[in-house]
Amino acid sequence: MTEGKPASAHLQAGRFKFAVLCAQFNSSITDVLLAGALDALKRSGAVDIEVVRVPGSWELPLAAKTIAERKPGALGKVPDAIIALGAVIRGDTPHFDYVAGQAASGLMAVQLETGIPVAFGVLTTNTIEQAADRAGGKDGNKGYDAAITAIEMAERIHRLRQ
Ligand code: INI
Repeated sequence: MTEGKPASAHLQAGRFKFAVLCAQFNSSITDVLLAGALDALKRSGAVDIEVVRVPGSWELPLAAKTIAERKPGALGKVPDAIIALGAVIRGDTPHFDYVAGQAASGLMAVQLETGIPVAFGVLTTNTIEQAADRAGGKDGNKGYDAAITAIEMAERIHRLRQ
């Protein structure tokens, strides 16, 4: 799915709450992912959208878990789906593998432990050019795609719980 295209007609996101978590590291990329995700949500009718920024992709799982485990009476709401956005770009050290791997496994753990779907919109690329291709460039906008997945999973999980 490309940024700018309308979301699928069947997606009716208006009845669901969403949290979009966005890592600030590599913000020239993640800001575009965030814009794509918000575009997809709004085109699909979502109105209840919380945006949370965290320093880097490493911080995404804890933020997602904290939001997913909010208790009744908390100021913030428990969302029906979370969209996690980040850009991990390979450097000359093994840092990439730690950050990318732990972000992925941490976010998977959050959705399995809490039952709240977490869409994985974290780019893991060798170069900034490859990341830019996937953040509004020739390969679309993975933030947009992650948001569409989150809407689909919010609907699907809601139905499966009944
Ligand atoms: N965070 C990212 O989101 N992308 C990266 O490419 C990255 N690199 O390469 O270092 C990165 N590091 C920061 C990390 O996410 C944490 O914020 C930091 O380690 C402090 O906990």
